[in-house]
Amino acid sequence: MKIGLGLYRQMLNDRHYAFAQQLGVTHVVAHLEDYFSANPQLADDSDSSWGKAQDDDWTEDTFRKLIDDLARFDLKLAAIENFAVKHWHDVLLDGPRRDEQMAHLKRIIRAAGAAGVPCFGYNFSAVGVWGWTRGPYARGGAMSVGFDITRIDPDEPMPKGMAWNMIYDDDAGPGTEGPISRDQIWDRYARFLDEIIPVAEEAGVILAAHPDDPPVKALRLTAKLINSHDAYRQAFALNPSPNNRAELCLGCLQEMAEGDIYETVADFARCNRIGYIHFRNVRGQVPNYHEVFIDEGDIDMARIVRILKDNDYQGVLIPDHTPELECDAPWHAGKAFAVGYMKALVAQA
Ligand SMILES: [Mn+2]
Repeated sequence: MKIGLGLYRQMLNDRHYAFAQQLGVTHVVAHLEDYFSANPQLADDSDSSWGKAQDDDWTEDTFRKLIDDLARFDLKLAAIENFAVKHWHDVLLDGPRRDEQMAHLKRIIRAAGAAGVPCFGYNFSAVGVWGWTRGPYARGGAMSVGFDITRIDPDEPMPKGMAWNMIYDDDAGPGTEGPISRDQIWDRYARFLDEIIPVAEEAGVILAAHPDDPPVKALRLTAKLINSHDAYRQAFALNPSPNNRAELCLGCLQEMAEGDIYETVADFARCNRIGYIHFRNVRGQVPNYHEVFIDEGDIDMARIVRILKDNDYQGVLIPDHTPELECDAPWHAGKAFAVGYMKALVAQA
C-alpha cells in the first residue's frame, strides 16, 4: 500500500512537489482541469508552470513532462484525476458533439498510456459535485463542507451551457439542461464504457470511477449514477474488464444511505477493482452529513487499512477533501495532518 497526494493544476510546480516529497509520500494524483479559473476564490497558488488550461495540453508530451517533473522529486504519477468539462460535456449530456468528444477522450487515453500514465480517474455525473454548503462542521469549528437537502432546492434546474457543475459555454443562452432519467444516465455510461474500455485496455491505462458526490438519487432534475454500493457493483458488471475500476472515495461510500463500507472495501480489494483510494472521513449520511477530519468521522479508518492489507491491496491512498485548519496555509496543513495520520495507520497495519 502506498500513500500519495492529490495536486490541483495550479499546484503542479516544484514547490508542491517538494512539499509532497517532504511529507514522505511516493505518489501524486494530478488534476489537469482548470477548476480555479471558474472558481478563483479556491486558488491559493498560481505559480504553476502549467498555468491556464490550453486546448491541446492533454497530450503525450505534456503527460511525459509531468512524469519527468515528478521524478526529479522521487515521485511517481499514480493517476490523472478527471477529464476537463470541455472534453466531455456532450458525453454526459448526450449532446450533438458526443461522438467527436468520445474520439478525443480516446486520444487522451492513448496518449496517457504512451506516456506511462497508469490510471485515469473520472466522475461520470451530469450535475457534478453540487449542493453542498460550507460551514464550521469539523472539530474546533474548522471550516468544511456538508450536505443538508433541506437547505437547498434539490430540483433547481441546471442552466444551459453547464455540466459537471462547470460552465462549458458562456453563450449558451437561456434555458436549462435535463431532465435526465436514471435509465438515460445508465445508458450513456454503458455506451461510454463500451467505447473507452477497449482503448484503455490497449493503452494499458486503468479507468477509475469516482462515485457521485453527494450520492443521492437525483439533483437538478438529473439522475445520479454511482449513488449506492450496489450501483458501484453494477458499474463493474456493465464491463468486467480489469481496466474498469473504482476511484474509491471512502467519504462518498460512507455517505450512501445503505451498505456496509467494510464489506464493500473488502470485496473491491479482493476482486482487484480499486484504481486508487480517496481516503477521507465523514459524519452522517445522505440526506445530511458533514465532511470532517480523518480521525473524527463515522469510518474506522484503521479498520479500512487493515482490510486493505488483508486483501493485499497494492495501490495508492490519497487524502481527499480536508477541513481547513486555522492558519496561513489551511490546504497544506490539512493535507499534512491527513498524510501523517495515514502513514501511521499503514505502518501499524
Ligand atoms: Mn472523493
